[in-house]
Amino acid sequence: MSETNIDGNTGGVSPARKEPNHLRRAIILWVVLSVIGMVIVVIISPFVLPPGASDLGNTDNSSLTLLTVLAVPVSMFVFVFLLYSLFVFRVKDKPTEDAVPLKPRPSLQIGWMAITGVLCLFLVIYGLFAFYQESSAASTNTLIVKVTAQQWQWTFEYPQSGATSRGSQVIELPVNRPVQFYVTSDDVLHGFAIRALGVRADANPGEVTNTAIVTPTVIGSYAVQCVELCGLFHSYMWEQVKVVSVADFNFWITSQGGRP
Ligand SMILES: [Cu+2]
Repeated sequence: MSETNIDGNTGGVSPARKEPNHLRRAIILWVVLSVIGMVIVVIISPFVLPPGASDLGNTDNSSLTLLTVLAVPVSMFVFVFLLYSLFVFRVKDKPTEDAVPLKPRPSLQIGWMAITGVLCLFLVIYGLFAFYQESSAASTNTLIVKVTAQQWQWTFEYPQSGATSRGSQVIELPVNRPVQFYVTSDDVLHGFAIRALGVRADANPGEVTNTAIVTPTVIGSYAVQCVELCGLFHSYMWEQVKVVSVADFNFWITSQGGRP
């Protein structure tokens, strides 16, 4: 077999049989496998990701799906060209000559940098939009919940109604009303997270600046977890949040010593 570079152009003596266009073959393989991979990601992601039960939870899931879909052609590009070269250009005997040196291809370099630049720019703009959405100001109807972490339990205060829930294992939130959490800690670093609602905020001792605004949209029970290793019983530091109807929430608030 004569030396062949990635363009399928042959170098040296003329070949006995016509070399296939390797670049074209590899690109077709890459496109086909990328499309198959992207379709598989879109189909299985609803079964793999936890159900989103709020505006933020749904944004988390769609962002994860979109970024994974975008990552498929990038990773396929590496694997297809690597494996294609490994198998098609494999030489059984030890070569006696040097390979044909690669010629500089400015268009290839500029094209590659342009594609990478566009992808990065897209990620920055997408991230800024998502960040703005997650940190945008709450409405006048917002329910304030003060979250205080300590080794090893959570305290939830509802200052608008005067209710406090300390170590109760279950707290409630009304459906379809924005909730703003003010997260702090009494002792060490903790992490406040409700995955189904897309809520995650560090609990720093002496700081109350960490907030998360979310609108729960689906009635149900979800786990509140500490996601920062905070000591011996860190793994026991979890509770339940119940998203309930407004009437149920008002009833619960009253039972916790507050006024609806
Ligand atoms: Cu903790």
